[in-house]
Amino acid sequence: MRIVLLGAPGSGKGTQTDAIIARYGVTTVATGDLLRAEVAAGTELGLRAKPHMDAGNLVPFDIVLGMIEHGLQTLAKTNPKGFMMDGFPRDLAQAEALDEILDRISQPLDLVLFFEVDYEEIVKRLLGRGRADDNEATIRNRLRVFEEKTAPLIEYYTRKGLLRNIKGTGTVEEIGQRVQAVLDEIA
Ligand code: B4P
Repeated sequence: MRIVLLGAPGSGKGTQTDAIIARYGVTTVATGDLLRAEVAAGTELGLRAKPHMDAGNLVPFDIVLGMIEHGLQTLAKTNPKGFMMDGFPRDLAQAEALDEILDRISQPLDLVLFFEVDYEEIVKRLLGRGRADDNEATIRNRLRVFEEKTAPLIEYYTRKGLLRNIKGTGTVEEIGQRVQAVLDEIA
């Protein structure tokens, strides 16, 4: 199974990943987590990424691409059950780069799950979480960046026949059941 979780920041992508991993045995590639690990370790990459993350902007393409390219190539060899991308791609350039990498290793995507949640609900959720980049100004900017850069991917993956909508409101369990209903079709 090779899938992408698409949705605004706070739409619940990361929250659903543990259940998906437990049920389908896929490995997750979460660019936000990878970047936060680089920041915490104080690497050069982390130092470059941090100001962009603190402001709620996308980090530069070369940083993210280097991280996921290596990860995906290793994964394709080590986990036959497949992978799930969380937080990548986030703009058209990243989507095209992902297609190119997956073509090269002959591992095309099966599905893209789009989590639909309205923005006021998202602001409430993220203010409640309280991560370093979860203050109101940064959250609003992340939503603006989503609207401008990431939302065009809904159309991109619809045209490829890969997009499936998941209603992202309700309890974590209810959303998990909706995700499972879609993924069981391809498992
Ligand atoms: P991410 O780590 O991807 O941050 P996120 O979008 O906020 O996380 P996510 O959406 O997974 O959180 P979730 O909804 O599960 O990115 C952080 C930053 O890294 C970006 O701003 C950017 O700077 C950089 N970055 C990452 N990837 C990049 C890329 N590809 N290119 C460039 N830059 C990149 O959870 C949110 C909250 O909602 C939680 O508190 C959770 O408990 C709550 N929640 C979830 N489901 C709920 C439900 N059903 N009901 C109520 N609350 C719920």
